[in-house]
Amino acid sequence: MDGGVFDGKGATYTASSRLGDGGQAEGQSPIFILKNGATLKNVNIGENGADGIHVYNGATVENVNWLDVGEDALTVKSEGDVNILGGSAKGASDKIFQVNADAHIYIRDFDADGFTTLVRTNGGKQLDVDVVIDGGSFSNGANLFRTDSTLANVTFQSDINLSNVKNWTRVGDQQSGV
Ligand code: DGU
Ligand code: CA
Ligand code: CA
Ligand code: CA
Repeated sequence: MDGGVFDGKGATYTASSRLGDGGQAEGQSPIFILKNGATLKNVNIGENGADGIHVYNGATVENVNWLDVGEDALTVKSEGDVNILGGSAKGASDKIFQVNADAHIYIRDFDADGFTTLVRTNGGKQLDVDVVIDGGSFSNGANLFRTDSTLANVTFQSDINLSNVKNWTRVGDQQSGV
């Protein structure tokens, strides 16, 4: 989608094997591509999740539920503002939100169960990334935010429910435990 709003009305979209197998191999394709402030809402991403959603120049995802995250759930591919409003993710072997460009990311009332890292800026890269995590419930994970960038930061606000989550943040190898 290039701009505009798509309301899936609760439909489930599942990758065909042509996009990838939803395992941890890199180079899989996304199910949705959102560009230039597009809004995707009320959609379930089924199993196979492949490489989920790719975002270019900002987007909003509202009430998007990843039933079994593939290689990752959503990747920020170019600079922009990304809003994640409600929704949920289960079954991430590694990362949920992968940030490969400078970005402002706002995550409100998201529920994640089973992940290594909720938000990861690209490993070893200096990226100017601001993340706000506003409410939500997170369980069975290692890090809510992990970065190797000195230009990246996260703000936690409102009531965040944690259950069996190890760290609020991991910056380089520095872990800030719950
Ligand atoms: O460093 O860039 O995991 O977008 C290697 C790669 C890797 C990305 C990322 C992603 O960080 O492929 O899925
Ligand atoms: Ca990856
Ligand atoms: Ca999975
Ligand atoms: Ca990926």
